[in-house]
Amino acid sequence: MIIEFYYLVTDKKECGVIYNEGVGILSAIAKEKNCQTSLHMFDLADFRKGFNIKENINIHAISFPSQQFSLAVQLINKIKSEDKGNGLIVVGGVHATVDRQSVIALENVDVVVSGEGEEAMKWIIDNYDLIKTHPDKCNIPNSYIKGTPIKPLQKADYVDLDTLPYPLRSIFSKKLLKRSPEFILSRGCPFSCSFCANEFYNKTFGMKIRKKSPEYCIGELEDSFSVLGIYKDTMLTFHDDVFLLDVNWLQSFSKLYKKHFNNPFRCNTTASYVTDEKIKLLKEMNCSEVWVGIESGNEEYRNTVLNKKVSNKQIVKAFDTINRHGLKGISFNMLGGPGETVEQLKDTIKLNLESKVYSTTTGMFVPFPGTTLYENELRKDNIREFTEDEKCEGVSISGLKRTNIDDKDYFYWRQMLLFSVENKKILYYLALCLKYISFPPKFLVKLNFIKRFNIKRFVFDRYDEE
Ligand code: B12
Ligand code: SF4
Repeated sequence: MIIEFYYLVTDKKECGVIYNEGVGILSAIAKEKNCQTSLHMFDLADFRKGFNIKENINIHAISFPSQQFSLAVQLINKIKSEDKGNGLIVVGGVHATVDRQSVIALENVDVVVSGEGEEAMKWIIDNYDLIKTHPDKCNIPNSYIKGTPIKPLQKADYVDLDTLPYPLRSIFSKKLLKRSPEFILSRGCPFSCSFCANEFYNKTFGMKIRKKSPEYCIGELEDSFSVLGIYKDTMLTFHDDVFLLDVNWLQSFSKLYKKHFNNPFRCNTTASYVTDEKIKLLKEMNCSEVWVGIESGNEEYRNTVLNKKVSNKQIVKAFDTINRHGLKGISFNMLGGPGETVEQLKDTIKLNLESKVYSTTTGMFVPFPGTTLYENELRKDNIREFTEDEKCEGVSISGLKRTNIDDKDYFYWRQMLLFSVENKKILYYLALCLKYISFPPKFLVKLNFIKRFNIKRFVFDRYDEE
């Protein structure tokens, strides 16, 4: 059987997506079942250039985040019209989970899998003919098969991560993944922030944190080192939502990691899970960066609107602990959320400074289906439709139609946050001046070198309105 995986991203060069754990694991499962698999990572540029659908594919396995929904619809329709062999079109992944109705509604989709896909994938491979001939006799939990009644999603038996094959890293770009290897050693998050897909997952399938055992993790790391040829000093990324959840796991993992590896790495955590003991363990493992979600520096906004139950005190303490052990503490911030005021935004800069973060990364708020904030803003008809090009630019404006802060000012605030944290005072004051003075003559906007760089967005974008 031949399975073609498709993963859709905004812009392959810019978005940083090299690896996707879900696709990696499902490909490994398919390989165990003697299927032939390959992966097509698609972005907007591929669609604009044009591409062909491979022939003789049995299963077209498609995965994408919500922002890529419209590209996915085009892909699905193209497959349907060009695939003479009539392979099954199976859609899974985060969007097919948090907004499954939108995928079920697509005429050309044969199967929609919501939630974890390992068991479903095995079932689909084993019952390929039955799905095609007698869909009414098929029953896969949390999946929809065209022509059968839609059943509500239910709490699922979570898969035991140690029983899974190692993700098939060889189907991704080996060159890129070797330079920046990525891993996810656990699933689940105990928080339910109102902007995050975990809120939907916890509510729908039940909250359960699962970690791969330390032995499994070491095996997976060794496997990827040999498949990709990763160097001993290459920085690794652990994408787990909260890497520091469990001190016992960390102790055992750290013991084994130190025996086998010395690669520096970065990992994520929430501030409330940072302790002296855990950061000490990270330090001994040669960890170099710990990324912590601040989101908003205004405690009340963070706790109520964003439902991120972490206090300012915990955040300052977490960064202090990270700094004391000589690691780099990097903050995640989110601007442009519902009702955010300039004062609250200034609190974000203040808290980053007070926390003495090493650096920051700042994203604009984009409401994703299935979350409380999405539902709230949808009711208020306050969700902005981005163009495909805006999505590729990484979205520098809020995902809301109406905000208290002007769209263009957000760009300055993001720069000011970065410059102030990194102590680039001159750039900070320059950004501040440019925010209020519009001195550059309009004809300059038309010069090519200005169009090409950030200068355009930074200084001249105000002219776009005219
Ligand atoms: C790691 C990660 C990243 C990495 C890697 C991205 C990647 N594509 O893998 C990086 C840092 C690059 C990244 C970037 C972004 N991310 Co991200 N990321 C995650 C994170 C933390 C883990 C994803 C993961 O690997 N999970 C584990 C695997 C096993 O689960 P899975 O992928 O869902 O796959 C399972 C099932 O979905 C299913 N399945 C998946 N595909 C298929 C296909 C078929 C055919 C079938 C049958 C089943 C199936 O089976 C799999 C195994 O069980 C999630 C949060 C989370 N905890 O899930 C956010 C998350 C996916 N990211 C999110 C977002 C918004 C982004 C960005 C847009 C952020 C930004 N503004 O730039 C970008 C762009 C991403 C892109 N275009 O793909 C959102 C997506 C929300 C949504 N509704 O779409 C999430 C859910 C976080 C959130 N805020 O809620 N991300
Ligand atoms: S702590 Fe992070 S991963 Fe967990 S629900 Fe909140 S934003 Fe999502």
